[in-house]
Amino acid sequence: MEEVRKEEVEDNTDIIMEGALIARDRVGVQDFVLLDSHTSEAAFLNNLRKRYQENLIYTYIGTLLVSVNPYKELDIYTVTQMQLYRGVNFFELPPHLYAIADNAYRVMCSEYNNHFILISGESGAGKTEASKKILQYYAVTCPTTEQLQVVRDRLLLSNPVLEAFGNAKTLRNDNSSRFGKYMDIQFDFKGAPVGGHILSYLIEKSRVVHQNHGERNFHIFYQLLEGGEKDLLCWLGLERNPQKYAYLIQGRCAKVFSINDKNDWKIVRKAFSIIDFTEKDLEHLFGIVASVLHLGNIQFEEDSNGHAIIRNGTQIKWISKLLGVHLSILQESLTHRKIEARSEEVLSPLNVDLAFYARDAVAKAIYGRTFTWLVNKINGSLANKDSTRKTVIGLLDIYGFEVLDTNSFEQFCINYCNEKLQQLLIEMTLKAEQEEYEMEGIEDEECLRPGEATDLSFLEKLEEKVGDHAHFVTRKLADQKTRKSIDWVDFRLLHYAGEVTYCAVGFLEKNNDLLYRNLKEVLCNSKNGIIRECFLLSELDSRRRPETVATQFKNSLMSLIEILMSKEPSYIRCIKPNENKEPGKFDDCLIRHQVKYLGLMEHLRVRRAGFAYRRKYEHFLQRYKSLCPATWPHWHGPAAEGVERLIKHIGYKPEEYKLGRTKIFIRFPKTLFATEDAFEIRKHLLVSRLQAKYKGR
Ligand code: AD9
Ligand code: MG
Repeated sequence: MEEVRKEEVEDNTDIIMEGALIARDRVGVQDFVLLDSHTSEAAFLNNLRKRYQENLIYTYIGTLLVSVNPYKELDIYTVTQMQLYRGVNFFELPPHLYAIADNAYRVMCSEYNNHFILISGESGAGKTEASKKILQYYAVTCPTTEQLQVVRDRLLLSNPVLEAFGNAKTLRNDNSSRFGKYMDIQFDFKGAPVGGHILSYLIEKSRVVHQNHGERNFHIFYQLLEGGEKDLLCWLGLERNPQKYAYLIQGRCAKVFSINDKNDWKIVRKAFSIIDFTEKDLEHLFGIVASVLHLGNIQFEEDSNGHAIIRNGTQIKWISKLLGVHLSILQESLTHRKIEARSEEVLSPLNVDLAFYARDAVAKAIYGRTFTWLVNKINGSLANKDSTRKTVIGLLDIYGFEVLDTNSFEQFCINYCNEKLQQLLIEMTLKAEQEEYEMEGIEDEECLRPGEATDLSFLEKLEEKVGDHAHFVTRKLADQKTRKSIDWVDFRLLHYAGEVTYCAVGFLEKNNDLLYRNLKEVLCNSKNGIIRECFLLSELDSRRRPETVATQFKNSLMSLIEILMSKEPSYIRCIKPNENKEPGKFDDCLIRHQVKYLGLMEHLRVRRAGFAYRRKYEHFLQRYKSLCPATWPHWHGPAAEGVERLIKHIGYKPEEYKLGRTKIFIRFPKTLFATEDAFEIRKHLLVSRLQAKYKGR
């Protein structure tokens, strides 16, 4: 009997072994570090492709997660899946966002320090979806109390509100973030989420008044028209049909197949009530949204003196009502400009072009500032007022790198921001690597060879080149000399993600973001509570020149980087698989380009140059203790010693590993791979043996 069982077990071993190898061949490896030691870009892509075709969209490079947008719903985000990843060691389950989220959370709880998760990738690569899924993960898996459920709901529901006002359909993404977002989730000492804070970065205001072909304005406009209750629309003076509004139809695609505006409106309405918006707030808020639409429909014509006059008084009446501003003063401010001449103020009439400019400037200003108000309001409702110490996990989800047919100031800012974050990532990954070796007492000359940095240093050089943007606005291309018109100033930047040609027309104007003083005055005196909060009288008194948009943006990015530098990082690199938002389509060329510019090969090489793997002694021992009689089933001595016994038993060679203070460092992936295989086989053997034992009973 005993004999037969042993044979059965051995047969199983072969099958298991073969199965494991076939599976690996089919689905690739779950960590690029486990590929052959001289991984080529082709092998890298091959692994990514194999996995993508099996719906395995996540792969690690050590602790960094690479994600490829599946463009279809996968059943890997269920509550069951979330529970599975909870408290489980990083490499013990298939790669997942949840593993990254859980790891950050566990380290935060045990070491009581702050973390951030940087999610990067180009437009449409899946950053926003990833950040939402991580937030959901925390909402479901972290401990909570009845009291704290409100915070949890508010954290979750801040998303639909901000997306309604800050996202739009673009050619690259039907739900493209048009602002940068950094969200801190605050946890108390028990690890329960108790509050949050959002920082937003430069919303793309120009979209309010202009959209490229195939693109839309911000979602909220269409949601309001499609879903808004009849009474509400009537009160706002709006018609349901978006075709009636000049600001909504420039991209000629008010209706989008993948977007259900009516349904989204319901979600947003519900979110508002949970995030503590009063009816008055909403009245003012929708009043502003409607005013923007009315502004867009204002037309000007020329009077006999060549001055602009408003053609039809209907819209301006609605605006006057909704913003609570004096009709005649509003009318005057849209057609005149106040000029200060030696302590005297003179009203100078505008021509038609300037009147349109002023109109658009008001629409952009009120929308942009209302967005900031919205973020502040949400922050108020997420704020945790008790003063006990908290730790945070920050989620950074910004607008992705984008290259359009014509790239303007907005693309410049977006791409600059991506460039900065890329640089930060490189600095932090290299630095982190070095520091860890030092801390662990492994100052091995091979850990980080200077030569390795050269692969990455070109990125730093690019960053130097981008530098202060003012330098680039005046920079002209060599072939520009051949151009006739001086209006047409193109300049080209070699970004980390590729070369982008920017058209500088409108750059200065957008950068100065000028709103005529008399329009500001009108808004400062508005009876609409939000507008009044957004346009303070003190702004009028200030003699200081306001900072330019680019300067403000640059400064806010610098402080963001400071915030990030003070925290422990985790990285998620999102890849867009094709240009058509199509499920299952793996466009080799497009993906190769992203692998290149995201620096994934360099990242892998850096990992390889040092030690591919490092693991705390306790974790290593816990996982592999069954491979050595001295440590199985229990080891009572210090974990480091147990690991030493264990690796001696399984035959690690001295050049394959190093022992640090708290961790074992394994140089070659194949070493760990072999150990992992041995572990799998051993596990199955144990399971088969157990099964046989029970069958025999
Ligand atoms: V942008 O820089 O804001 O323009 P993101 O944020 O990188 O961009 P987003 O997360 O919005 O892209 O993803 C784009 C679309 O891809 C989503 O609307 C989904 O339809 C699709 N997507 C992304 N990730 C997933 C996923 N994990 N599962 C299913 C996904 N679909
Ligand atoms: Mg996004």
